[in-house]
Amino acid sequence: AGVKGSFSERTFIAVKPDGVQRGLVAKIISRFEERGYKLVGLKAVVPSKELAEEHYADLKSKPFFGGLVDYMTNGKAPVVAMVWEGKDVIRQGRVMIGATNPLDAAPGTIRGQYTQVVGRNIVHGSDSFESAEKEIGLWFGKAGELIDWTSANEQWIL
Ligand code: FUP
Repeated sequence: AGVKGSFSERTFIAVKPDGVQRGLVAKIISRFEERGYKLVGLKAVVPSKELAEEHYADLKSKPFFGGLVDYMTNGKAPVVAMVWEGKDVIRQGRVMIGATNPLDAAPGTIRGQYTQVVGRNIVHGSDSFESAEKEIGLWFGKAGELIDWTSANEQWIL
């Protein structure tokens, strides 16, 4: 306690439709599992336009907004929506994912290993505590969709 990153927290991570099409779901899940983070929510969903627009509300004025919403919602593949829990997982998730523009993403990050263009960067991760709260509520709003459980690994990892 009192040390930066020492608090358990939750973040929203999603494999976007291009990541699902490319068969990268398991690899992305593995990175979070192997790091010792805990999966507390998971579902495949084709989001409504309203959901995608709310999720990306901060980008509404951007020229790519319409294309981004279409890419997320057109149903050519689902989004695999997840909530992961653990120490500093919001910030660590962003580091593991890598820079928004794959050409700036470090090798070994998810985007740095698998992607080339910003509009097809296969994965999303909340960028702050506030956005994590908002996004978890949006994608997992129904009661019972998130599961509290104790991982037997915790005694070795934490
Ligand atoms: P990130 O949080 O890393 O996903 O980045 P942003 O919230 O800034 O962007 C969200 C998504 O918008 C990106 F994943 C892809 C898309 N985008 C573009 O298509 N073009 C851009 O120039 C920036 C973002």
